[in-house]
Amino acid sequence: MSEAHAAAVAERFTALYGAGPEGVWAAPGRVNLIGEHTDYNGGFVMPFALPHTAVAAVSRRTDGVLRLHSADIDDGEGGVVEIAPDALVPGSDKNWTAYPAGVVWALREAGHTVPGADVHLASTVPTGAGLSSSAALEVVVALALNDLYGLGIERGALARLCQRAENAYVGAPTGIMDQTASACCEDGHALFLDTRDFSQRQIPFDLAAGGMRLLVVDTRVKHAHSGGEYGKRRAGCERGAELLGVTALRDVAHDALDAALERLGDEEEVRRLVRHVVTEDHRVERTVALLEAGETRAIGPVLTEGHASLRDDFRVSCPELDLVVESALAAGALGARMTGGGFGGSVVVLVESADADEVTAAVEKAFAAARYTAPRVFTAVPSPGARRLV
Ligand code: GAF
Repeated sequence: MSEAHAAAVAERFTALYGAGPEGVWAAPGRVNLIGEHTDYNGGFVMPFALPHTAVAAVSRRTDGVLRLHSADIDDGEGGVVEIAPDALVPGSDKNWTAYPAGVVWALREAGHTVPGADVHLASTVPTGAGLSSSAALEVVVALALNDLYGLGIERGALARLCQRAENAYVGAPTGIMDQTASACCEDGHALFLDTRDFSQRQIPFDLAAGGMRLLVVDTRVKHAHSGGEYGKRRAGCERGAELLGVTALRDVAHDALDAALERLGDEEEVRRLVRHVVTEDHRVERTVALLEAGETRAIGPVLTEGHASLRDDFRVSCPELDLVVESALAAGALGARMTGGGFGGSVVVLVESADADEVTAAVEKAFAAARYTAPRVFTAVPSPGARRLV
């Protein structure tokens, strides 16, 4: 995020609202290295922040009104959306404005005084790519309001308020990973997060120094979590926990998995969901142990195992995601898996730096042969979490 970009966002704010903003903030999108669909099961995740950010120029208002504008939405009018205090009703807004509006609603619901705000947003996080563009929007607005109104909310709690905005206001039943990643990640690190007690550990993650790279391949297949499939998986996991008599699937130990699956009898779908979640939590722990032992290359097969589990057991992959994984591995990648909620979005591919171009070319060639839209490929560099720029 360059200073020039922050200045441009502030300038646009001034043109829209007639006076300069009180500040400019940024919050990143994320990729998840490993730990998928574990965050609403009390389990482990391991995301890191991307250099792509949502940037917000913000000023306070005293009349309760929220005025919102996005540089990225072409609404044909380029207009500012004005939301009166009594119009903040959960489920009432089906547009992008539901994310920032939901944050104001969640802050007020939690008892914080947020009299109003003028907001201009500009984001470089690709939308619908499984890279948490919506969490970045929520977190950047929450951080700005937290700072401007002196609310004193710490980062983890701020992330949980953003999750509440997404669950209760927007209506997407997502977990806590994305907002925590955006709010809490640190430059050069992946975040090992326990989603049960919210404890965190920053794990140094410098692939370049070891001669490797993590490619992100955006399949350009758009996904959405307010649709039914994500919610169905979540409900299935909750049913599994109930049948097994545990609070959450996190409580099923990896070495007790076979016995648990047996107890589920002929509940075939639930058995698959349970197997994914329990083995995925174990894969996160294995990944952390390997990284801490300096055995970074050895995480490749763990990532690939994770993809197979998401494809075959959790069933959230799609042909385009599978093709990226298969073609990247065939071209010599160390490991690959879909990242994020699935049903489209992106894949992370661990490669030797020297092989990055060849692997990228192989994926592009496979997509062209399948007549899929050309994917977008970039190297993911662990970047800072949300912060004030100006
Ligand atoms: C989406 C959700 F927002 C996260 O909470 C998480 O469940 C993820 O899908 C799957 O791991 O990104």
